[in-house]
Order: sequence, then C-alpha cells, then structure tokens
Amino acid sequence: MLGCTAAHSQTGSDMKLYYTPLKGLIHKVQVVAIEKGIYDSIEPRPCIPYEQWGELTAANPLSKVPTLVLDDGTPIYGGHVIYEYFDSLTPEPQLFPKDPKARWVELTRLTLGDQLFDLSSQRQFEINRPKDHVREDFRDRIESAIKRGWDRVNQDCADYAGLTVGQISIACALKYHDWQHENNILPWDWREGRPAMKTWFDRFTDRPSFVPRDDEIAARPILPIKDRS
Ligand SMILES: N[C@@H](CCC(=O)N[C@@H](CS)C(=O)NCC(=O)O)C(=O)O
Repeated sequence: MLGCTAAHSQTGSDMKLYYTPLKGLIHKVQVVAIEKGIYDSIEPRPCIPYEQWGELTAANPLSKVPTLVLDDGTPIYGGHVIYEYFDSLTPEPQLFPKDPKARWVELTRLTLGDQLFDLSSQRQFEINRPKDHVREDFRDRIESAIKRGWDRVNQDCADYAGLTVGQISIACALKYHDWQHENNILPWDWREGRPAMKTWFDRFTDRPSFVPRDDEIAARPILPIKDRS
C-alpha cells in the first residue's frame, strides 16, 4: 500500500499504480490520491517507463506513467483520466467541478499544469542530446512556452480558489520545475518577477499531501526490467 497501513480503503478495492518515484518530489497522482483519502488502497508499482518493462506495457501500450490497473484488471491511463477516476471514488473533496463553466476552466488549468510538466521533461531530453545535435530552435520554443505558461499563472492565480485539480496540476508542475532547478536542469527560478504566483503557490502547497514521501521511496525498490523487446 502506498500509505503502508490499511489493507483496504473505503473504496474496498486494491489498485496498482505504475509511477516513477523521484526523491524530494511527490507526483500529482499521489497528491490527488491522498486528498481523496484513497492513498492506502493503492499498491505502488514503481518503474522506469523508458525501459520496456513487461507489466507496464501490458497495461499501457504507450509505456507511460502514471498508469493505473483496477482490481479487475482494467487499465486506466493518462493522468487526467486517473485523477477523474479517483475523484469519482469518494465525494469529498470534489476536485473536478460539476458546474459546466467551472469544469471547462478547471480542465484548462489541469492541461496548463500537465503540459508545463511535459514541456520541461521534453526540454530535458533535448538538452541531453549530444551538443551538436541539440535543436536550438526547438529548445527555444519549449523554453518560451514554459515562461509564457508561468506568466499566465502569475496573471490568473488571484482567481484560483478552493482545492481543485487544476491547481494541483499547476502546483505539481512548479514543484517539478523547482526539482529540475535544484538539480541544475532548468536554469530559471519561476518565482523571479512573479510575486503573485509565489504567494498563491506557498499558500496552496502548504498541505500534508505535498510533502515528499522519501521514506516510502527508499523502502520500495523499482520493479525489475524483465522485457526489453
Ligand atoms: N501528462 C501526461 C504525462 C505522461 C508522460 O509522458 N509520462 C512520462 C513520465 S516523465 C513517461 O511515462 N514517459 C515515458 C515515455 O515517454 O516513454 C500524463 O499525465 O499522462
């Protein structure tokens, strides 16, 4: 169990979650599970998706994390789909608004956070190519998009309210950007010149669900690579 205590949660089921643990960081799929009170009903399957590992690819042909497998074997993948599935399991807190207008706004925030995360990981791949092979125009385009995304959050965050999936998504992207910054991957601190965003972020992430679970990572080996075919 991710929480290592309860055998079954109030959902009465066990699910397997494929994810890649990163020391000093908690993923949004975990934050959502903790906030929904179902963290303890999830069996962690830590793995490296870039390796063709049989169990993950059997569930998700795209070999992406996060991937969830329900106790009846049904695979659910794509971060958004997993978060919305978790949201359906318990009534409170409701992370996806029911009101149609509020829902579209929130889904757009969810996408902004998701893609800020994806862009920074895409950038990492690009800058890790041999020096002569780095596509500078492509890298510059990614970097401009990340900075425009940060600016948009700084501009809009005064309107953010409550505990919602879009805010979790954006906050987790920024946590990942901090992690990349601390590990000398991303050269910029998004806080510079964005005071409103810093105020929102500090307030929003001051919750137990955002605390990294490094003790759990240390206690849980990455699944072995069985199948590279
Ligand atoms: N925003 C997507 C991200 C999925 C994704 O690209 N995950 C990366 C983790 S950094 C992955 O599994 N990459 C493995 C690969 O592309 O082979 C989601 O939430 O589902």
